[in-house]
Amino acid sequence: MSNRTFTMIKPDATSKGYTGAILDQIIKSGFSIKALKWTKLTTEQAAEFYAIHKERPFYGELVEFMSSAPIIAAILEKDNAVSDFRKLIGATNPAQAEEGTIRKKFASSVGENAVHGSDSDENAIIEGDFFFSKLERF
Ligand code: 3AN
Repeated sequence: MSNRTFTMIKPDATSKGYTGAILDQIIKSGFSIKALKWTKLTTEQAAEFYAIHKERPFYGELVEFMSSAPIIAAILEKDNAVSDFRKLIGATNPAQAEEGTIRKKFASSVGENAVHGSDSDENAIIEGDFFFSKLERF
């Protein structure tokens, strides 16, 4: 079982000034940061990152939103990182997210839902590799 996952703090959350509070909750929940970057995706990069959702009706909206403002990208380490992080962030739709989860506290809608968390060990590796070289991981 992998002990790493990948996250992004999305444009809605960085724009509203939630970056520090979200990183604090992630660290206090036992995740350690292995790589961290403040960056802004081009529409082409966002389209490539979310290519898996190409056929879904919200793809265009998602690509536009994810390239609309800066994001934080990070690789996180913890036992059972992927599943524990999905629990920490809560359901995709913040209205259905459990009390205390990051999406319940900081997200406003299913589209603008504050954070991304990898859904499998395999995708955590692919997504981490999308943003970080070997020299950027500690
Ligand atoms: P999750 O991020 O919880 O794994 P996915 O993989 O179903 O959720 O969706 C990927 C991203 O697509 C979500 N984080 C969200 O930003 C966006 N998204 C999902 N469903 C919708 C929707 N119905 N309308 C707009 N955007 C959506």
